[in-house]
Amino acid sequence: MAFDQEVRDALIEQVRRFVTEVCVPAEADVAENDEVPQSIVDEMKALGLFGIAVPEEYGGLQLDMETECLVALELGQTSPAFRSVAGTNIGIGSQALVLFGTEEQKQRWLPGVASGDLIASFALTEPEAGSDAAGLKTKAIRDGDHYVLNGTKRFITNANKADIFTVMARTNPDDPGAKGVSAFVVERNTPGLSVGVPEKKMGQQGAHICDVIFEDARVPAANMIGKEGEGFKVAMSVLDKGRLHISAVATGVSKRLIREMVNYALERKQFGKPIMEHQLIQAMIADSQAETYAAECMILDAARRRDAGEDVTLLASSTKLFATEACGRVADRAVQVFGGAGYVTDYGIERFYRDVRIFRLYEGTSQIQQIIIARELARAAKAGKL
Ligand code: COS
Repeated sequence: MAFDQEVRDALIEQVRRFVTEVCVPAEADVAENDEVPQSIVDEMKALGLFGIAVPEEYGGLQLDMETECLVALELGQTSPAFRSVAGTNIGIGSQALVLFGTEEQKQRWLPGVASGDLIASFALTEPEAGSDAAGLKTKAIRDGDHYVLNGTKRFITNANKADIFTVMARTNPDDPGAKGVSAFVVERNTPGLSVGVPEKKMGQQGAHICDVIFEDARVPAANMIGKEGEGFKVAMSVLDKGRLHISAVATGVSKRLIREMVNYALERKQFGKPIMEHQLIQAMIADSQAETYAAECMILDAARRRDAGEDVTLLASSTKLFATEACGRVADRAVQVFGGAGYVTDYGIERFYRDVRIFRLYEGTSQIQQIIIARELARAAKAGKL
């Protein structure tokens, strides 16, 4: 939906206030307890955050991509664990249904996804299929009007809370590549589906990832999303959008860290003056600002082009590569500007340093983004469109 400017500004302002007044004061507790309190989850529901990417007819806000990115740029300005609570409902957990689901599937699941009463997860990665997603081994073998699923999914965000999973599984065991894969909605209460314990992680405490195990789990054939053999394309289309969203979250964190650096540098004195007046500190802050501004421009341009109907595979990968790598550099400089305090937990900077490391890994590593960029350029050149 193309929001009018006033409604859009009001929404962004609401999210900004939620982040500064509710999330930021709770950051240390969330990290300590490895849990986002239910009261904060309820506030996210009341704000409509779970449904920002769900069409209005199913109870969502149906933001266009540009506005979704503006929201993510705000949500990014606190511990990424908060965003993660609604992140899979906004992005990879719901978008296969939004983009490729049947009317019946949408009516059944999307209203719950939009309200946050149903948590949606995306189950693509496996123990032996990470970057090589098309090599996934989980099988879905047709048996009457069901498919029988067997296999293990790994590092699945929000799996411990999920009510539905978008699962990519191999429906054609004779085809070991992308064309043998189909996508399904699998409900949590399906017999044969179990979820492992949350992994201990480097950062983003409060956001959880677990294994999802299928042992003869019978899934109705009517739960297939898209056509048989098109599950890989479904997953890739979902990731094109997800990569823009993650870029905006990462860039939100960069903006927060620039604020932290500047405020600290104005207060902290060394050699008789605030460190903000030392040129080597200025250089670190200036480089962070320039890179973050560039990332923001890339995000908004790619989002507008997606809204205009352009294929943004190349732009989404370019943006994710740049924005998440830039965020890593900004977090590293933030520790450096804070000096010893940057290494001490109470200042919160070392937590961001750990939290942002995953941005360069999930929804496609930086190396996968480089491969996609190179392939897309070669394709365009061969088609005479470069
Ligand atoms: N949108 C739609 N379709 C796409 C697509 C996209 N962005 N990218 C690929 N496809 C299609 C291709 O067009 C191809 O179909 P055709 O054979 O009909 O042309 C099919 O999917 C297979 O694509 P490709 O040959 O490029 O697959 P590969 O296995 O060589 O590589 C990469 C695909 C490496 C790009 C993919 O596996 C990938 O993105 N890996 C990272 C996975 C990831 O992000 N994991 C994170 C998990 S979620 S947190």
